[in-house]
Amino acid sequence: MISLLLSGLVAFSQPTPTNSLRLAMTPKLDGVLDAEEWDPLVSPEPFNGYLQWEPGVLYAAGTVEHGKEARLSFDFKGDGWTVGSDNLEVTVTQEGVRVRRLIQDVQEGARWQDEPLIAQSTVAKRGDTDTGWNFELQWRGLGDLSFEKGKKFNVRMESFDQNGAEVMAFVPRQTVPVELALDRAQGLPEGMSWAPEHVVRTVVPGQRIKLRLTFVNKGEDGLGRVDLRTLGFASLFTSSRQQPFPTLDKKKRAFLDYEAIVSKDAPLGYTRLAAKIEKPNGDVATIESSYEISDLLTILPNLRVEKGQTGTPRIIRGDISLRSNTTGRLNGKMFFDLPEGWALRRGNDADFKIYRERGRVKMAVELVSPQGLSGLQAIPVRVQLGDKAITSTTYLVFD
Ligand SMILES: [Ca+2]
Repeated sequence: MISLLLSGLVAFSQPTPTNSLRLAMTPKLDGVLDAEEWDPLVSPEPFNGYLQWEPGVLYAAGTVEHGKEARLSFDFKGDGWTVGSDNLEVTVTQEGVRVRRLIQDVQEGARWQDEPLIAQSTVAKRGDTDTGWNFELQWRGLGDLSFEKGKKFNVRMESFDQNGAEVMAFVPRQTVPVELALDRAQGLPEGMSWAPEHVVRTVVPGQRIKLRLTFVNKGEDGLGRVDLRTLGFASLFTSSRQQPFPTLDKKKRAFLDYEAIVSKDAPLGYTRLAAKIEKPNGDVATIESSYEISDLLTILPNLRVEKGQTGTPRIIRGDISLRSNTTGRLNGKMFFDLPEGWALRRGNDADFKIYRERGRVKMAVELVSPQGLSGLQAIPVRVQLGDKAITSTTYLVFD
C-alpha cells in the first residue's frame, strides 16, 4: 500500500531541472533533435523535455513514446497552477497543438478555456524515433506574453497517454521556475565568480566577434586548461581555442577572451559560446554565453492595431526599428508585402540610411487593413539592401 502511494507521488512530482536559466539558442525546426541543438530541461525517462528561447520566441522540444502526447504547463506568474488566469496548458500531439487556459470562476469553479489564437501563434514539427516521436515547437509571444531576457515563469513538461482520462481543471500541478537568460555557469569552484563583458552579442557571417569573460577568484588556485568553443550548428563555422586559465591580477581578477571568427556560410540564429575550465580537483566548470549570428540588419517591429469595430478596416500604427549589425554603413528601402486590399499610408517603400557602426533608425508606419479581418494576421516586412532582401513577419491580433 505504501509503495503504491509513493509511486503515485513520484508520478506527480517534477524533477529539478538541469538549470533554471534557459539560454537563447535558435533550433532548426525539422523534427530532428540534433546534438547541441536543444537545452535539456527535464528527463523523467522516457519523456525528455527541452526549453530555450530567442527574443520574442519560446522554443520547446520533447521525445514522446508511441501512443502518448506531450503536455506543457505554463504558470506565467509563478504563483501556483490553480491561482490567477495566467496558467496555460499546451498539448502537442502527432496531429496538432492545442492550447487552453485555466479560468477561475467564482461561481462555477475552475474550468478550461480554449485559446485558438495562441495555438495559431505556434509552429510544431514532428519526426519519428525508434520508440515514438519528437516534436520541436516554436511559440511567438503575442500581446502581454513576451518572451524576452529576464522573463521568469514556471513550467512543467511531461507526457501522457493519448486519449487518456480528461484532467480536471482544478487539480494542482507542480511546476519549476525558469528564467530566460543569455549567460549561465555550472560547477564554478568555491570563491569564484564571473560576468560577461561583451561589447556586442551579434556578429555577421564573415566577420568576427570578441566575447570577454571576466572572473574574480577568491578561492583556491590551480585552475587548469580552458576550452573555448561555439556549440551547436555554428560549431563548424566558428573558431575554437584552448589555453591555460589566465593568471590572476592583484585584485584576483582574470579576463578570458574568445574571438570568434565566423565563416561566411555560418547559419543565422542564436548560438552559444561554451568555456570549459579544468578545476583543481579534476572536475570541469562550464560557462555558457549566448550570442547571435545575424543578418546585416535586424528588423524590430513595434506595431499595434488601433481600437475599432470588429470586421471594419482597422488602422495599424507604430514604428519599425532597423538595427545595423555591421561596422559599415547601410542604405536601403523598407516594404510591406501585404495582400491586395491593404492601404499602405506611411512607411512602405521608404528609404533609410544608417551611417553609424551598429546604428539604428526608426521608421514610422501607418497601414489600413481591408475589412473582414479577425484573429491572428501576419504583417510581412521586407528590407532591401541592394539585391539582398531581409524579411521578418510580425503578428497582430485583430479583435
Ligand atoms: Ca531540429
